[in-house]
Amino acid sequence: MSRALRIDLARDALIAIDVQNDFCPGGALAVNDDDAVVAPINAAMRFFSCVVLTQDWHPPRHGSFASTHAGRAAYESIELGYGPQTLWPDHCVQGTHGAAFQSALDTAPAQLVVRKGFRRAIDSYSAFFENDRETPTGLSGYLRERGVTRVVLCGLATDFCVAYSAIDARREGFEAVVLLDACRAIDLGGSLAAATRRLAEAGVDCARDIVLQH
Ligand code: VGL
Ligand code: ZN
Repeated sequence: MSRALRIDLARDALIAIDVQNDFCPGGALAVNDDDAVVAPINAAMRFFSCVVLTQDWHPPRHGSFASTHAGRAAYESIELGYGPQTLWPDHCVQGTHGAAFQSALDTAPAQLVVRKGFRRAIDSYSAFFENDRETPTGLSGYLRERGVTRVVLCGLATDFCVAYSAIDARREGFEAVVLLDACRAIDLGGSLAAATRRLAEAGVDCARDIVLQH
């Protein structure tokens, strides 16, 4: 049964996470049919007056790239100054085709693009805080100043950037809903199951087949 989510234009924001070429088929960190999120996200944008896009935006030789660390391979975990960090293939390097939005994503309705992960020494999964959990991106302040009290999240990847963003949204005092039909996961070593648990614990509302309504 589909569930209806009634959108309140005065208080809801849509946040579409990292719909970039490197996470889509043919990209450096592509996972299963990632570009399938584009049509539902384009459709969802029409329901919101506040639309934010995020872009993973790393400098070359970023600390989250396996290639930056001699003798390390992608998908291993290492300790960085702020805790454990998964190593990734080089991806979303600033200004490259891989970092650009997937070409079918309708970027026109967005009022803000948040770029994250631009500090070489700190990765940033969340749209709100970098992986040290204390460096803010500025998104909370933007949303508060626009009167937003609930965020609806979609994009890539469910178990990393979407989950971290949703949990931080709760930590910042926003209500949070994840549109699972408009997300896809990397699912590395049980990361999707772990993220699903943490989302529930954080009080994030997740639903697979939400129908948006005004
Ligand atoms: C992401 C891994 C590395 C994401 C970004 O957008 O979920 N995952 N960088
Ligand atoms: Zn990244």
